[in-house]
Amino acid sequence: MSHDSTAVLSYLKEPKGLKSWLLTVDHKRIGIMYLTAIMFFFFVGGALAVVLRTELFRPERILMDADTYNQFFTLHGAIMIFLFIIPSIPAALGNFLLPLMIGAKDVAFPRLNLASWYVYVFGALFCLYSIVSGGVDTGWTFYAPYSTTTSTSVISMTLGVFILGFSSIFTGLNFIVTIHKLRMPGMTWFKMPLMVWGLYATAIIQVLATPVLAITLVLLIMERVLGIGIFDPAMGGDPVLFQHFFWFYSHPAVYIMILPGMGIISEVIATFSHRKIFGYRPIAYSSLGIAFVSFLVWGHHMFTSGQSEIAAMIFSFLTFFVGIPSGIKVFNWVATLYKGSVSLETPMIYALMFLFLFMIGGFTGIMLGALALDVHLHDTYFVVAHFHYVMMGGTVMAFLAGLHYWWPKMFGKMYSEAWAKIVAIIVFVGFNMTFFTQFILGAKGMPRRYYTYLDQYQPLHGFSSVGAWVLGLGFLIMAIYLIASFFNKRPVGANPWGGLTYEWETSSPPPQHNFLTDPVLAHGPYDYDKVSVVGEYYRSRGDKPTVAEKV
Ligand code: HEM
Ligand SMILES: [Cu+2]
Repeated sequence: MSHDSTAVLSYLKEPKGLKSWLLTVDHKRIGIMYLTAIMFFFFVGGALAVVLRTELFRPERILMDADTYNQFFTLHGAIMIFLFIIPSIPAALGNFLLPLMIGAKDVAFPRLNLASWYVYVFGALFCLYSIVSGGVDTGWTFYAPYSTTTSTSVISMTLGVFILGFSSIFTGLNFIVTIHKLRMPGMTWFKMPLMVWGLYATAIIQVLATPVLAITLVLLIMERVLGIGIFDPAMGGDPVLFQHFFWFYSHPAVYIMILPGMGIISEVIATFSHRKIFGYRPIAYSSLGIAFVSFLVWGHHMFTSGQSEIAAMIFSFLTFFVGIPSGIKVFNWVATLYKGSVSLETPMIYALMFLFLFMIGGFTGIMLGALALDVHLHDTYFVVAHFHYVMMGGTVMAFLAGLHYWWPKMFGKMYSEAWAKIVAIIVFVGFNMTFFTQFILGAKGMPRRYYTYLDQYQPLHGFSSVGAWVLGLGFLIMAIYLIASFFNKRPVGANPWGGLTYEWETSSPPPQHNFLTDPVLAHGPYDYDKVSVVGEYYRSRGDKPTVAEKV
């Protein structure tokens, strides 16, 4: 074999062997290892969801009793939040992409990066252990005093979440230092791709907020094990204190979920509009703005908890401010689309779905932030619909946009675009069937976390359950066409979509140390007005050149 051909061997092939994967410090491999793990948990969490919805198809018992239902929604929620969505974009896609996007060879602390993956797996084992040792029935929020008194496996679950927090903190720390120190020469802060801004804002929250959750869970465990009264009023504790601690982390955590997703949307919308992103700076600053405001609004989860009325009013008022930076982003994305030469490939379809669904999620969040309305809607299906629109309609759609956008980069393989588009439509239809109905259910008074309901709710619940089956089918087909793509023989080229960020400069999949020659900054991330690019994907399909290509 000549030297040349070894030089272009991809990170997937070199070095070889299982051990080289398990001990790798390559951010790309660690990203793929995270991706595998989170996809696994997405399917576990999703399967639980389909079972829950099947139970709710009719008001009477179908599959399980009330206690089992409580355990199932707790596991579904906890798995989706702590094992899937929090690590999904930063630790899986972010790990893979961040160094490539800033022209670096790796993250700042590659060993810490590997450690974070093992810590994640270790924490996940604790969570899995709680499932086999009797489950947990507190809801993913672990509210005291129920969580300090129930006989289910709260300790192993919260210990698992505690450990998972460290993995999140390690990733955040690593990203902050990487972004500060390892950008390629010439890449100033305002030449960074917006995905990097999103990851940066996320990392700040990960580092600042996660320790609060960790200490809260330790206090909970101490109360259970040592009988120290912290939250349980029977022992002289204060249950509302638990809620303050919990939401001081968990509200910012919802931005750990959405901010990197917004980063993906900026990349995808720019690439598939073939147009310079409108309002680069406002989008970048608004990520930091969202991160900042996120620390000031936790009390909106506690309007009905008996916190003081003044506090409730202030939290309600501050909550509306979250709408400003989010709105700034949405307007800038729409302005980028305007007069862009939009091509509707799968990543772009998911990005547009994100825009639509996230907007519904965001607006209903503002509704819930209105004090008077929340008293009526609190703990109803309106809330369930709202957070699924944000987390699934927002973050998961963004994740899917990113997954399809970078899939050829990560694996050097193209999935079937036809199937991917069909599935995108199935997912969109299934999603809205499942969750739009729940806004109506909630407004009519259907409470959340119940395994049964009054007959009057059956038509809407039944419709929602059918939607969940449609969704489940969509994701099954997605799994199939993604796995099938590994058998696709056609090469994809370095830059299939015609992107201008630097991960597209290196081969797909990239070589071990990312770039064969150190990249030099020749253009900004969205200079479609100055640079002409032709995506190999379009060329191979024989498409007509897009507007930008003619420049
Ligand atoms: C396949 C799509 C999904 C379906 C059909 C679904 C369905 C459900 C159902 C039926 C509940 C219980 C509602 C209740 O009785 O109160 C629930 C709760 C929940 N879901 Fe999902 N879900 C899906 C996806 C997701 C995703 C992607 C996430 C987050 C990434 C998520 C996060 C949650 C959370 C946090 C809860 C609250 C659990 C609790 O009350 O403690 N779900 N979901
Ligand atoms: Cu919140």
